[in-house]
Amino acid sequence: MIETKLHDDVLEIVMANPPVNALGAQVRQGLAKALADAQGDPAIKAIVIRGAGKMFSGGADITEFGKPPVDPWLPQVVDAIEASAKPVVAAIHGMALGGGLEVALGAHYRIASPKARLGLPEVSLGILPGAGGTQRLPRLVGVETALGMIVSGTPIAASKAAQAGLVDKLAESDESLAAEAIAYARTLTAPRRTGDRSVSADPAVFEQFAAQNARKIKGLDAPQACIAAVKAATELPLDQGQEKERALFQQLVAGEQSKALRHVFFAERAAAKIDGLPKDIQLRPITKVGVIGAGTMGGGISMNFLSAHIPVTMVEMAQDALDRGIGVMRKNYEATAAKGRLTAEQVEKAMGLVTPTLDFSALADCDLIIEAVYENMDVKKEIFARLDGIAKPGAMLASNTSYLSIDEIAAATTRPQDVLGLHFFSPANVMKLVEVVRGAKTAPDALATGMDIARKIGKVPVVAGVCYGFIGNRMLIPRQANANALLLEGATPEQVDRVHTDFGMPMGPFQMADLAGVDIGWHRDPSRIESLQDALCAEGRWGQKKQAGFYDYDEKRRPTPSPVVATIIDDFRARAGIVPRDISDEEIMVRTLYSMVNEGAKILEEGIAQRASDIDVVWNYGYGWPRHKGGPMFWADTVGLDKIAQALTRYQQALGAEFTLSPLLLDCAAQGKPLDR
Ligand code: 3H9
Repeated sequence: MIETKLHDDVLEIVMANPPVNALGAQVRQGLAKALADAQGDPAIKAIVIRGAGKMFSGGADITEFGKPPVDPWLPQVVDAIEASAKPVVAAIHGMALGGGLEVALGAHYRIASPKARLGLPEVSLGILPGAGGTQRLPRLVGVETALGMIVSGTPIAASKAAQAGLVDKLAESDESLAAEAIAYARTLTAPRRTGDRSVSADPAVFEQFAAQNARKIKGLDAPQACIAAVKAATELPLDQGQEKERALFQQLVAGEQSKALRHVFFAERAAAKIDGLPKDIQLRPITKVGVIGAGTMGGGISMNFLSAHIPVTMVEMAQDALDRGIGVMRKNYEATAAKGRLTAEQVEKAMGLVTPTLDFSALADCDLIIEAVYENMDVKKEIFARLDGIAKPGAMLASNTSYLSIDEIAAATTRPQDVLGLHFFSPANVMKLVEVVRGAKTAPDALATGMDIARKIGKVPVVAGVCYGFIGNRMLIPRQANANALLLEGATPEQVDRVHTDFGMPMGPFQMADLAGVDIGWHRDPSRIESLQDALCAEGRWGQKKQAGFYDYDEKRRPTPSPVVATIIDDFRARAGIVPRDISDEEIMVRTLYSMVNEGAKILEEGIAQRASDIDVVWNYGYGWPRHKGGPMFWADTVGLDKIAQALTRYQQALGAEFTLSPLLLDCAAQGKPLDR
């Protein structure tokens, strides 16, 4: 875990704990021992600390949180580094994150390779830098920069770190870093301790910072604690500031938010793994992609590949639809460039990689072809049958369907082993989630390649099995059905949505319906009114695009409750003979959110999702589930599965004749086990 090497009078201490040099107990023990030994060795004049492999260090070992502490703690190790009587240089390459950067902050000098990135991302795990980071960073770079780095958690580049005073020297390259660090250490005659410095700031700075970031940090414990800890650095000597930091850290790490955020961290990484597949499976090469359909989805999907420098052949039925699609893509890229996030050259480079065509046979040389036309099984089958005759052997054939059976689509070809679902979420160039749908006959290497290519274009892929709506949309079905029923029984769209936004969702079911379009799936016959949606559509209330849906919208798309909708609901109730009653927020919670958890449990017991945490990842990335509440399945465990099962039983009648409790949910509730297969 720790290797030491003497270079004449300079001791090199190398942290070697692949893959990220996490600072687990053995690394801490090894570091502490190497440092202590060096103090007593008169031959050693200076010390260099660096990381083996691809980075300096990814920080404290997150898997140790919540377990009994093992000595020495990281803060003690960092203090020991700072206390060294011999100058200590941190030599940083790759990443220095969290506890990793805190180790470097304990060192007296820092040299970094140009590609290195330095940051304190603890806030995204619901904690704060607990090994002196909140006390030493402001002492080095000032309060403003430190607050920015610690509260956002975003790492900065080595050059920026050098400008800020966090890094003393930039090395030529990763390769020369170690030698340059040793030479640098040799020139140093005395320690230079960050803890000896002081930092001051007007107390108003902290309030201003909190006010400026109010929207981002609302309801979150960690950012508030980070601000309080940095403030302590301006008021207290190092040791007392660290005491305050430690107390805040302990409080956060034991809290529900941090548990949820740590769950999300590991859930994302677990989702990348496909159960039962050999790790060394040979992936299919994907160097050229075909996309069928230049609509909103087809365009967004194509942009992901173009941005990743993968050429796309885009096929449409009619020239005007093709031109429109290409135009929208260009407009989207130019909007990003206008915000300074792309250069004009990058826009041209991306657009230069797309080949628009009306000729289906142009897909013949594509390694992956994604169909993104409207949801109609007959149309999709026809397309896949045609593709079967055109695509080269081994090409992957994917459908972007949101609901339909991949098995039925695959059966339209003679090569079902090459067919899978790649379900992107709208807007597809922005949303991170992709459900990679494994059909009954999808070949393992096709599935693995689907996961891999999704990651390469910057997405978070999750494996799903075939069922109506896969993971995410299937769970929306009971939520929306109950939300609709609640309106008829007496709730308002505002009340139902507020329960969801108070919970932390970016929007509620009716705001979401307005955004997606109330007219999705509408039969288009204004005289046939069988549901509230039919009644709204008949009045032209198709959602945000018409500035009227469940809400009224102004020209900036800001919603207000609609008296027209209230009347439509009243009329509908009167015709159906429903007498409205008061609906409690609790009932809304049970019938929308708990019923979703129940559906999630069914998805799990049917094997549609590989693991409960995959469902959480789908909801985090596809629907904006608040990360500090983990995801629906994690949240259900924190609420208590018995409580959820009891509440659903209590409302069984209202939930409708088709509602059934998941046997897995009942079983886990009875046994007091978390939800998992
Ligand atoms: C901290 O430092 C607290 C201190 O302030 C105070 C303490 C008192 N621990 O992401 P990858 C695993 S809090 C344990 O795929 P990449 C990860 O689970 C920490 N394990 O690699 C995965 O395992 P598996 C602050 C960790 O190259 C494997 O390593 N630091 C840790 O795409 C590969 O990970 C952070 O928040 C860890 N710290 O990205 C940084 N880090 O193979 C968290 C990773 O079994 N880490 N693993 O699935 C990251 O952001 C990324 O891992 C990193 C590398 C950018 C470093």
